[in-house]
Amino acid sequence: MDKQIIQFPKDFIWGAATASYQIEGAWNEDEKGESIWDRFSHAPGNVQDGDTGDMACDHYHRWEDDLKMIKQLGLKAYRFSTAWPRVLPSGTGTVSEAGLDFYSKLVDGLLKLDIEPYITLYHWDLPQKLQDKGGWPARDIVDAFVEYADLVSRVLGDRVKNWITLNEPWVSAFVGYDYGAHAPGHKSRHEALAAAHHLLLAHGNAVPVIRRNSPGSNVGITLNLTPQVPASPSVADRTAANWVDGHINRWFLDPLVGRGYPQDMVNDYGDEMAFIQPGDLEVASVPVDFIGINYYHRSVVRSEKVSEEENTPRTVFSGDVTEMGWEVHPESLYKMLGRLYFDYDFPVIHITENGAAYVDEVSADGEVHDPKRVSYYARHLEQVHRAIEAGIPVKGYFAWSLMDNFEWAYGYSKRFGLVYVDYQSQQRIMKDSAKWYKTVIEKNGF
Ligand code: IFM
Repeated sequence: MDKQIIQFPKDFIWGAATASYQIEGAWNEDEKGESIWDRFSHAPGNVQDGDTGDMACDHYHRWEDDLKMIKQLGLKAYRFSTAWPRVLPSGTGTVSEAGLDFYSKLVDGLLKLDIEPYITLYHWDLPQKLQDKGGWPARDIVDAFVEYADLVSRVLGDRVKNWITLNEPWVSAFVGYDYGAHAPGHKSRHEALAAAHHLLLAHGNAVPVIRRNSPGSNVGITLNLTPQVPASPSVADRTAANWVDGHINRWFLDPLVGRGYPQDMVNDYGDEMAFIQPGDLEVASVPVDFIGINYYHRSVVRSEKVSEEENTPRTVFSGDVTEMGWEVHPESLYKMLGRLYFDYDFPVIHITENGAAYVDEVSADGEVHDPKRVSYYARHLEQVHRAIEAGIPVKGYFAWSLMDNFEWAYGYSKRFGLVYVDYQSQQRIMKDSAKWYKTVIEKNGF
């Protein structure tokens, strides 16, 4: 007889997540406007192998079959994002009824199958028209985001009761505007800091609007949080680890809970930060119903800089790493969950993403055997359970990702899915990890 060692609370939310640009395709259909990711991926040299999200998983056309797959997996909740330029092709103003209708049907389809929709309003596909006006570094973006959040929550708010304003604002701001590896591909720390501020302000302004349009809903934000560990006990490495923690984690966590921007980082960045206006930080710290954490790995930090140009300490990954080169370190998830509750006092925590990329192949038996991914999930879920036992209010877990998809600058070279996607035929195959996850959901443990 199987020995069940891990049992989750009765109402635990089991889900999986995706994002619009990564799965939808149909990049220019039915009035959809161009996004910064359309523009960025169409320019040679930005994405591995010249891949684009033009077709991706063709979810825009195959959503009904994908819903059946979600049901077959036994998911209780599904996290997806709405594409801003699909519903507001120019970012503001004229609405695309076709775009809204797509999401409305998706939501109805989920509810019919008894699956709770979790909507992320912004998962990086900014309308290009808004980037042309300055993008996130320009303050006008805040009103534009509120207009978009108002529209989507007015149309879907009667049926959708869980909202995430932004996915990983650190990535939007710094990877997009400072490191240049994501759309729009800029390299300016000042722009990144302004972008980060306007993202937080947009979030803060949108929360009450969503609550008004969707009474009784839960509204939160998702951050990518990465524990930073010094590579040695030296003062230099410890200082560097603290810097990266400030850069990635505290720069968003602190203002969200009303502590303002961390002073050590303000001093270090040395930016005049004139984009902060009186009252902004109060708005950004509007209480949320939950915090979403996307957790993949920890980072071990060395004091030397990546390069003179990239003014960031070097992080190194070693030991057991995934195809992304990221270290598998489940205990760090436990540590971060504790910090979110005991230090930052968030009332509810959802793990809105966790998962791993590995090389997957369809075997001769027609199946995809991915034991490393099963092990990754099991080891992280053990830590989630440990956190719950310690009294930390973790209420939901969303595997990243429902299916293989467009992994941003890596194109289709990295597979994170529970479900394998053959991009030529668009055939979906449940990997062993999907079958395993299904039994975890059925048993509410493993
Ligand atoms: O694919 C991404 C996702 O869009 C945001 N979080 C991290 C994932 C893996 O890199």
